[in-house]
Amino acid sequence: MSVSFDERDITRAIIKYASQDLIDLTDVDVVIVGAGPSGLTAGYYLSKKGFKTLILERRLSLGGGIGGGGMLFHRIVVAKNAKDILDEIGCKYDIYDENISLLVTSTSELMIKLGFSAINNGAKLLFGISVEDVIYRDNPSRITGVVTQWSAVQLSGLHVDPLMIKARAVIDATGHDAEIISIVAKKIKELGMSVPGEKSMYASKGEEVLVEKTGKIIDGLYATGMAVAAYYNLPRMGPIFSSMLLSGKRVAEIVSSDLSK
Ligand code: 48F
Repeated sequence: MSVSFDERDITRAIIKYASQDLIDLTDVDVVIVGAGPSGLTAGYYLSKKGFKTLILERRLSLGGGIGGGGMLFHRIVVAKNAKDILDEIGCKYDIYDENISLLVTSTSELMIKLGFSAINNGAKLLFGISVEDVIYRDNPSRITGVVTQWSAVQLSGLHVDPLMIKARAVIDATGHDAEIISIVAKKIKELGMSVPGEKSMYASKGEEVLVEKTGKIIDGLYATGMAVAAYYNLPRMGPIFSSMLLSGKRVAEIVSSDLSK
């Protein structure tokens, strides 16, 4: 079969459809910053409930810390309390020991199936975009969107002004540095917030309290995953991912309930 096109058409097709997508995505229900395990899980459950969900990822790949496994070994563990989420997204696992509550899954399968599940339910995932600030309103204080920049521009050090996206809810799923909450704490000083960072490792305790503490930080801003640990100084847990999945599911439930009020 012969094909007919010009180089110019490749360019036009890309710019036309990318621009349409980007214009449509300037106003969404939820922006999730970070496509790691907690962000992708939140994206899956929010899009499944019908919310217009945009996941922004700084890198050109998804999965965040999943891909690194445990010290680059390609397996990670998930406690049995997150088994239902693995089953729901069709991620296979082995049972480590009947008497110990750990399942073992593979890094590539978990990251791909989480991403597939989110996108398949309608979440949009854009790569190479970094969130560098938030949009806010005062009296009362509220986060109303994010300020975005191409990651490549950030890396280049060029002085280029950003573009903005409006959202009814912003979820910080940026991991250990809680980047979005840190920006808010640093820039909107009247909120009196600070980000102490995570505590040293205590895996079983960290797993439990992180899910409990997942939720709203201030109106319009929510936290999931290791960003929760950084904000509340909770223990880290290393390459066990159950709390990341359960935290993503929990923040989706909280945001969904707040947006439905
Ligand atoms: O770090 P990450 O995987 O966060 P998480 O969902 O999961 C943590 C676990 O991977 C692991 C752990 C579990 O026991 O301890 O570390 O909390 O994923 C965060 C994603 O956010 C992106 C970053 O590239 C990564 O893919 N990210 C971070 N800051 C920004 C960002 C930003 N400002 N804008 C866009 N993306």
